[in-house]
Amino acid sequence: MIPTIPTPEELLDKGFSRGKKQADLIRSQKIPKHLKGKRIEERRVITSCQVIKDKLKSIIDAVPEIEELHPFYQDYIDITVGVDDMKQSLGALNWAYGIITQLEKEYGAKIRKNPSERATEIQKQAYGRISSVVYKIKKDLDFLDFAKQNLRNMPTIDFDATTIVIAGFPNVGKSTLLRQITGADPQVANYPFTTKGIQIGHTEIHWRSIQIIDTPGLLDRPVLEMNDIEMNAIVALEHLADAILFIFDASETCGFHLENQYNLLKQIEKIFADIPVYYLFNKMDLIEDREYLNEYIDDEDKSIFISAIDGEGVDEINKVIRSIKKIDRTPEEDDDEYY
Ligand SMILES: Nc1nc2c(ncn2[C@@H]2O[C@H](COP(=O)(O)OP(=O)(O)OP(=O)(O)O)[C@@H](O)[C@H]2O)c(=O)[nH]1
Ligand SMILES: [Mg+2]
Repeated sequence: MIPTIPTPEELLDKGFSRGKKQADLIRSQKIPKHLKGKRIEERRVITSCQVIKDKLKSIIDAVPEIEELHPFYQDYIDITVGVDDMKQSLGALNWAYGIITQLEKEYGAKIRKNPSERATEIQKQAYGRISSVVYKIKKDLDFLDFAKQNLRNMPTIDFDATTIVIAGFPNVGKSTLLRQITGADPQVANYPFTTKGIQIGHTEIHWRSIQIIDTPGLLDRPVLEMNDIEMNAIVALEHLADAILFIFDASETCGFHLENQYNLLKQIEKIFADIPVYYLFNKMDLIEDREYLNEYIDDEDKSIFISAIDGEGVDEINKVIRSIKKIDRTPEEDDDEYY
């Protein structure tokens, strides 16, 4: 999505060395003496400007218009690097492009108008101004490089597939379940917040593509207090989920009480009222008497008792997945926005 971003030094170096090469070609040509100096320096300045402009343009063109991306990607970029900063940096590159275009014209003309003896001096002025413009966008180039690194793992979403989002407290077994149902290979560990981004697994049920998304753990606190890692889970729920598999750690070995997990569930059900939720009570292999779970079971029909680690209950989950329908999220007023 973002190409390799040069430093100001690299950008100038590329422009100036190409300028020198082109100037040297003219140096070897037969040109009247009073014109030669001008021609050499004019070519040097114009080539340098063009090489720098081409590179800037290729960066600007390669980054997609953020407003045209699917809302999920817009939010993802915003959480990961910040949409405003991204726009500002691209704006700065555009600005530099414009100024260098002006300098190219201004100094090209100046070299042509003046005697050849002054050409080198004018070329030096031009290079000084080009350098200062390129150094002015240093922080923007730095930012775009940072954005490139951070967006490298941006998930590839299949917007046509039916999408199921696994959510729950940290350490309850979400990633373990993703492994069980899809064969994806997310990191699993016995500490909270192992998963920091969005993990995707794919499966097919009755020839239908199903996309299963594993999210970072959420705590039972207001959305406004959530950190960027947790927000990844919220935007996946908001934009992608056709159904939610809410995982409880029935054993509480995750380190969190069922009561807190239940509070989170209620919060999610309230925020995402249109999305069907299924309740998966995990780590049942550790439970001897499930009596005490009763107060957390709101709907017996939508509750499944599983052990993600040994695959217990996966058949029942697959049965549920088979019944899930895709939610149409196309906005009504401007349906063609996504096409
Ligand atoms: N006994 C038992 N342990 C499980 C089960 N499912 C997961 N675990 C263990 O619980 C711990 C957390 O599992 P993860 O799959 O990483 O949990 P997570 O919900 O993805 O955790 P975060 O990404 O940190 O939010 C690991 O040590 C797993 O081996 C299960 O069914 N039974
Ligand atoms: Mg995980």
